[in-house]
Amino acid sequence: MDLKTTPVDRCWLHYRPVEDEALSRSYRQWCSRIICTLPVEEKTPVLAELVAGVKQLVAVEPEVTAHPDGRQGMLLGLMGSAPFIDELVTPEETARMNGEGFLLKTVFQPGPLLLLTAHTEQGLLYAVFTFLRLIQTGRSLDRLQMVETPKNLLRMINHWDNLDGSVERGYAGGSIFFQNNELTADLDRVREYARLLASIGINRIVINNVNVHTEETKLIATRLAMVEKLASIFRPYGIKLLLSINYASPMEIGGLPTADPLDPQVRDWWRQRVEVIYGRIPDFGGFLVKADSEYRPGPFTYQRNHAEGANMLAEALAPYGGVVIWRCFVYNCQQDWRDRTTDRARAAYDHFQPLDGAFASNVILQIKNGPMDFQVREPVSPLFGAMSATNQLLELQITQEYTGQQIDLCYLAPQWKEVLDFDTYARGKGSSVKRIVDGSLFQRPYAGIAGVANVGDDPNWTGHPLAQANLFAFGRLCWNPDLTAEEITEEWVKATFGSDPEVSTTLSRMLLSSWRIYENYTAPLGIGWMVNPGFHYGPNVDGYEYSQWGTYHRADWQGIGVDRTMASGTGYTGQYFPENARRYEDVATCPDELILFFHHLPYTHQLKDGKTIIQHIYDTHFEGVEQVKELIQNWGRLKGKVDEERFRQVEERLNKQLVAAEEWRDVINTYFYRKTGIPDQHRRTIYS
Ligand code: GCW
Repeated sequence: MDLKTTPVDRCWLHYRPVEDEALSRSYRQWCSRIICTLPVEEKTPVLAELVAGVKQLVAVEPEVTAHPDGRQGMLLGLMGSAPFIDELVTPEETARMNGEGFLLKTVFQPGPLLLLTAHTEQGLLYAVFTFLRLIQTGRSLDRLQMVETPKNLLRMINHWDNLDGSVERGYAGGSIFFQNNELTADLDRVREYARLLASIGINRIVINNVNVHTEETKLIATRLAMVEKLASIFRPYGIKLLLSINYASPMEIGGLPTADPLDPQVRDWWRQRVEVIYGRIPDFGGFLVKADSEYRPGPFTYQRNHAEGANMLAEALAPYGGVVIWRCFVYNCQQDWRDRTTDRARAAYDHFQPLDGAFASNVILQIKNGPMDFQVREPVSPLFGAMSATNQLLELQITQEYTGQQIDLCYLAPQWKEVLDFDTYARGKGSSVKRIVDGSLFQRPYAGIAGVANVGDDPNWTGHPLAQANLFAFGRLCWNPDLTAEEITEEWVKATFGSDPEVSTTLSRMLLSSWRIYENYTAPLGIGWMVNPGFHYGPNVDGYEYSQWGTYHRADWQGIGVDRTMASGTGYTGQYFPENARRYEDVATCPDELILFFHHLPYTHQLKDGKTIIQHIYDTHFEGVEQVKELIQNWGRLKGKVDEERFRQVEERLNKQLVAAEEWRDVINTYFYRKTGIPDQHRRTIYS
């Protein structure tokens, strides 16, 4: 598709004119004058963003001046840039703002002014985007008093983009960065992307796939110019670039006979590479590493452990303030399904927990939210909180690999909230995942959240227009994990679709219910998988059952589920702190939505609502399909209230979702009816 002829969707930065006349008038009064202390030659987009946003939202061309004169207006500038700014800020406010934070407040002395200030330009940019969002969501500006600082230091997007332009697990077209082993022609689009990300507070981006193939291996060497160019686009938006690296680089592009992390030549080689990179990109963020995982090279080849492997890179990066982000997605992917003792869920903890304290201070372990792989429902990884002397970063998957591939509507904010709020009990009650990954629980120097990108070069970025909400919610939760899913959803809907209350209520309800709906018609009760191998869309109950990947449901004619208890199973429950270990170990206290993840149970086992497992499977699968029909009806009511193009795109996807949901329902129900011979109590159609 030629992007030059297809306008790119501006997502939540649409800045639709404020419809409410009274509100618009009041906004105009504040926005017609901007007193700005930023030097004009400054490259920062701060002022330009503010002016452009205000112009579109309230149809006013603000007059920009350098000094206040008592008239109403906005005051925009860094702390310390002018006495008339500093005077308006209390010492307490100054202290509460960190380098990325900002202050937004309304003052009436010496005149009516709306102050936007921060310690850094990056903070000021966040102030501007937040201010514009307040207008988009119809908030009054007359009594603002907001000090905001991001809760997480690293707020990071991981792209799984390859240089040939393909995107691993991408469902929205090709890469927005690369095409035919070069940068894409449309770098304006990359700038648009940087704006979108900055507006939700993202400050790090990994531009290439963690599976680093031949061409991508060269990004740290002969292809560094591409990285340099992209870094220059992201830089004004406060976003630092990182690269996924190939652990075998010293051999593949360095001509060395080994990549052993303890080999002096290898260490030197990396040191030199890093020096070259920082010579060209002084604010380079560091490396992301997938090592010894799914056939990727790593320190195991040399009988070295992951700490030795990571620390070697950390040492090279440390002088420049760079970090190594080391993924914990390490497991045996050549398992034998006959073997019931090996449990993939145990792998990350078993590999990494014993290394607590052994990692350099600029190494951060990146841990997927669950112990398996981004399923619709998984318990939280027991590794969170289990390494008090190690930096930990949470990895979420924004791209919907196992959650409908941006064909099905599946809004993940409610799932992510459950992960972030999950209490690990690492330091007693209140040791939530969000307090581990923001570094506060163990006072770690580095921490944060990473999300696998869901964007591509489709004009609407995400394939499914409503999947934009997942990217937005990800950024907002990185900024502040205490926001509720409802608050974030409302912001996104209003910023994207305007303030019509019917649109807002209907769409919020659709989004907030969609994850459960998806769960209803797919794999039941936490067991996961049951998808078509390889591409992972659509039902295939035994697709992975006799494979090497360690992803089994163990269904026979009597029961289903994996026994992961300490008493009789793989012992996985023992990786949790005692409160959770006990809860999961006992069928009576294990939450139903995860019951088959932890226990192998007969189909006649009664769940907490009194239903048997088999009846639950039938009911949820029939219900899931009916719920998709309701989604279609609800969306239909918004015809004429949202723009035609988007309306049609969503409608089309919802219709495809219905076909998929019906397929899931019938395949799952038939599979279990055939296994058990137990009929549905309500005698609905199950194909035998
Ligand atoms: O979920 C699996 C995906 C792979 C991915 C891997 C990972 C990038 O199916 O495509 O590889 O996880 O996270 O490394």
